[in-house]
Amino acid sequence: MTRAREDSERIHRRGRRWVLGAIGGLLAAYLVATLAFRLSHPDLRFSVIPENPIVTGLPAGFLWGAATSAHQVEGGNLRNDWARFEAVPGNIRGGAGSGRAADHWNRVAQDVGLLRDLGANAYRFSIEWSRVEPDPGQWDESAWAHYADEVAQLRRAGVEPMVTLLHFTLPTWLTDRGGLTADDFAQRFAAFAAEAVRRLGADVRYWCTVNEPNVQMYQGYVVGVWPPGVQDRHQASRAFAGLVRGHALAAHAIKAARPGARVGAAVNLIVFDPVRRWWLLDWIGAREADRGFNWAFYDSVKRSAISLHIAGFPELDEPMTELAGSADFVGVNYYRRNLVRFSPRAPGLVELLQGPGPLSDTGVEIYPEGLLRLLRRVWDRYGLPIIVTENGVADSTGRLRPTYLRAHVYALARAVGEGIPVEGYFHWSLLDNFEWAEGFEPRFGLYRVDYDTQERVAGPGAVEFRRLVAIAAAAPWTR
Ligand code: IFM
Repeated sequence: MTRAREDSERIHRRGRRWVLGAIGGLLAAYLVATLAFRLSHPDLRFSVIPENPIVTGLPAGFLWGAATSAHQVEGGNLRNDWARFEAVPGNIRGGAGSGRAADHWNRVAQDVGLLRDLGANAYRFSIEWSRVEPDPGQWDESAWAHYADEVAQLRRAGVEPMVTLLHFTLPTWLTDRGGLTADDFAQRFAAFAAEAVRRLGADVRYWCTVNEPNVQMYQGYVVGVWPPGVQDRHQASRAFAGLVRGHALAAHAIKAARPGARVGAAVNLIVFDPVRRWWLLDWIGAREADRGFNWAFYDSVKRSAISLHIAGFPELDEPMTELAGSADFVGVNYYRRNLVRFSPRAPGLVELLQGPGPLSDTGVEIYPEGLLRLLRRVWDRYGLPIIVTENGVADSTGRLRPTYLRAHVYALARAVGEGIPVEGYFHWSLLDNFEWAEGFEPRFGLYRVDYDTQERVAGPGAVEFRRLVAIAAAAPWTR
């Protein structure tokens, strides 16, 4: 063998060793990364859901409630962006706008009676901004009187009100100035909050500034299926910043007037799991979805800076001192898990699928374990008390709801048993109602509403709710 040939073979061998080493290294890194993901996101399955799910001591004064929002139940809301949106053919499934909805505006006394029948001691509802401020700076006395009366009725019934200030709908005068992206959105919102606390603050302790800012931004500005119906990531970032700023200024206005008030925002949290648990790209997709959707709002509160770091969106990192101390609790709205699959052809490179559990009428997987997983993460991340401000299922027959309720209350009680301070549970919803772009078909109510007669009928979920409250009340540790 010539010297030249020997040299060339040696180089070849070294090259092969190097390539094999590199492949081995990559494989090892892949396995370590995937294993790390798996260990840090353990899957969870309850083996049994006990008949008595209150397995451990809920704190005294635990809030057992149901939730609604003004536009979804009141009826007759004509001066907000949703009323306009509903008037455009094709925007609402089935074509019918909110109209009379569940006529809650005219049936407050009856609906407070339903809360009493449930044994609830709390009710989360929203004030329709366009009713109390139909024109900029003009307060409608009769609308304020209506809400003051509602609060008084709740108090008389022994039901703690939790008032939401922004549950998606904006007055049209504000929409015409740019809505969430208007330069003065936050100041206007804070003025509304200040007026609300001035008028209702003596009887309202719990305030929820904004509902599901992450959903409002996503639906309105990313997929564009809600008002203002745009698909523009720059505007989405601006809208997010408006919501965070609005929350901070509103929280300050409330606390300045009522230092004892408890203020928070309700965020919609989703469990994102990979479809393939040994496929690193699915894990990365799930992590990105989780980071982008779940945490941006409260991370901003925690960091005292409006922060948005989602791939493909303009980044935000804007210090705001008013965010410090702007939340006394984290409001968690929990409905679902999504499985994430990396897919080079999908927009955003990921597809969202449903998991193996039973599905609701709207095709959402019922996954109660997800509530426990998320409560752990919220507590770990923010160290603030938590209130489950919404949790419910689209179930027109009402057959899924009792087990759904029991399983989610069990998840919550387990979290409490682990030392996580969960202070309340609000079921979505008290009544069937207008489910935004999905129209009236999805039914979330503990009480079924006949939209022709407006009759309310207790479903099996209402019976189970009452049973759970009674079990909790009988447990010595909750007294
Ligand atoms: O109806 C909605 C509510 O307005 C916000 N959270 C989710 C609910 C059910 O989809």
